[in-house]
Amino acid sequence: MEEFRQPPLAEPIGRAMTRRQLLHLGGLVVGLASVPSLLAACSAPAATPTAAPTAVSPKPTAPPPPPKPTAAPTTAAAPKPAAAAGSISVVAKEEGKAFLFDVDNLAVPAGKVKFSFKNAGKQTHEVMVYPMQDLSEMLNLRRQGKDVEEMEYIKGMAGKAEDIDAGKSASFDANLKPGFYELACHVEGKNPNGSTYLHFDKGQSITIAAFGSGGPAPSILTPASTMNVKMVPGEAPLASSWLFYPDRLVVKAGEVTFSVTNNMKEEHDFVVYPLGDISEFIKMRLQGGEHGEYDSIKGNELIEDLSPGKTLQKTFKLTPGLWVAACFMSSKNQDGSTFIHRDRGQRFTFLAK
Ligand SMILES: [Cu+2]
Repeated sequence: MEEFRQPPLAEPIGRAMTRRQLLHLGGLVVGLASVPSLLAACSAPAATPTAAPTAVSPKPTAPPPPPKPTAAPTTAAAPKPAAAAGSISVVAKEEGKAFLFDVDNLAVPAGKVKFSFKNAGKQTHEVMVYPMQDLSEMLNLRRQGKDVEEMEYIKGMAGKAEDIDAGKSASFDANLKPGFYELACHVEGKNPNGSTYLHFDKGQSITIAAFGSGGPAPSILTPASTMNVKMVPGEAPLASSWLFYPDRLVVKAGEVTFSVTNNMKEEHDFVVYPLGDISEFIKMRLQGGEHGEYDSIKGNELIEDLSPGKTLQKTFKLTPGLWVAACFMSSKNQDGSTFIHRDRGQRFTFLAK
């Protein structure tokens, strides 16, 4: 396992951190580490304590300390180039009915990642970063207008910036283990008829990958005209999650051949559509719409009826932009309530370029 060097105590020890646990899912290691021993194992002593770029000079008149301009403190002592610290810039925006994010980077090396967030919309937005997971219970409560505390539902929160008003910016550091993460806004709003919508359902949900040992490879950013996707169950503490594991997050615009393998016990669909507002569609699905009613998702392409153990291939024509892959089949929880597979974790976004 790679070690990511950072100064001790550089990481805030928060409520979320202590709940994290290391999670293995069929070869995929989604990072949720923070049992103290794991934390210790992953926070090596500061490699270059004197080179901290944010060191504050005690003398106000002194010029800023001149660290060697080319020596980034996190890489100076690192033997592997992949250990370079990553950064992701996120801009929230609104386009028609859709609420979206512009992201400058869909995959970074696992380790410390700096997130810079700017709200270029008119609404208040937020960005939360956490391992891809089952959020169906939380999402369904919030769609009913119930005020629930996200932190009680989202496992392994890696970092967040909440309540960012229009025009404002915020930044935070997150320590990402190799795996897939969701970058989402969980703010809600009201439709004219009084019903609740979630920014999450209007498009503010983006997948990013932290590559590294046991997780996605750096080639996840290599554009190609093929994509392989495995449908896999999650493992504790994300045992209720149903996940997709794609082999890339960037494809070449044009004809792309998807090969999708269902390694789960249930039948699934694989729907691909341009990222946008699907809040009305989700409401319809939760009211018990039949399978196959995907017409209201503009521009969707579909691989249907993937039974357990099966691999199906299909070629879709994709225009440049961000796309979503998801399963929108619905099933019943044990208490009889309905959930959508997408909300259970069967979702990811990818870029066609
Ligand atoms: Cu499904």
